[in-house]
Amino acid sequence: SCTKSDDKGRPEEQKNGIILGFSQIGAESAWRKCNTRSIKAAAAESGVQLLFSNAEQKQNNQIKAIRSFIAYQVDVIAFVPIVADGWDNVLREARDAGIPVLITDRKINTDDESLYAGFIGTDSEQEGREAGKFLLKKFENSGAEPSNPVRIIEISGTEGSSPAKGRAAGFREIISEHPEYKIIYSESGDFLRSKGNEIMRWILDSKYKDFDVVFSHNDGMTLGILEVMKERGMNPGKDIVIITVDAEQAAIDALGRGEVNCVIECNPKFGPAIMSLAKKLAQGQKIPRLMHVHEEVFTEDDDVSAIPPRGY
Ligand code: GZL
Repeated sequence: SCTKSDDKGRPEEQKNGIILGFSQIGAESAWRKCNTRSIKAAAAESGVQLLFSNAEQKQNNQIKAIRSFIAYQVDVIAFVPIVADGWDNVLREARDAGIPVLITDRKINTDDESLYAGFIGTDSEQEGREAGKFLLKKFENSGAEPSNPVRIIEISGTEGSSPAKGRAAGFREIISEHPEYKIIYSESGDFLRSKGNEIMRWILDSKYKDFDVVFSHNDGMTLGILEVMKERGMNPGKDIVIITVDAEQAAIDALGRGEVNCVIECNPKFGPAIMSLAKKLAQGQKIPRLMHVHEEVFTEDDDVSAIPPRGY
């Protein structure tokens, strides 16, 4: 026999806990996998029934997942927008269905503030600024001139994603006042280790092969970059300054080995915060429009042994 149902036509036993529909972008990096673990563990611990969808890096799959959450009449929808544009229509459908939306980790571009209740995640522009600030300090007495600049390679994240745009913008905000720093080549590695490796392999055989710094938008790509540099007998962290973002354990270990010089934390562990915000939204409460999670910067001057295990 079918169970009694509540006013939304859902089985009785689901009446108390809220139902959260979550669209995750995929499993492209150790950071992403940790973010997913944090969300699933927090849902279990807080009695939130989680409908979890993995979009396998495709925005269309996210849009389909959000539509299925609307059809299921979840209490709240949360998602990581893989890219910043193209969300207005589906978020309008969620709003018109009376389902509040929480945006997490990455940001969207929209003119319509009514399309989501709030954002919680990382401050990509600040991460980029931290990379620039480290670089200025590292080379302050190097004697670099505009005619003999510090030559920078940038390996950026997923095209059109807010972390790639934010890290690039924050980095340029800091170095643009210093013409003795020059980005000689920039290409997107899509946050993938394999693409970071492939791009660096190409660069080392190209006219850009002489450079002083690599600014890589995530540790996954950095690991691919280190691999090919070491294959070529190079000394990353010594001959070439390496700056990377995420602070996964493998990057902290590389910092300890002197193979990278600066690791900027991007914190994936905000599952608990997502759950408490979802509960507030389900009760019709307001939440802050913008919440940035706490992030550190680790450099070659730190005592790496004092850095607690990263868990990703
Ligand atoms: C940043 C996050 C990025 C990470 C990458 O907030 O969206 O996506 O830096 C991940 O490792 O793939």
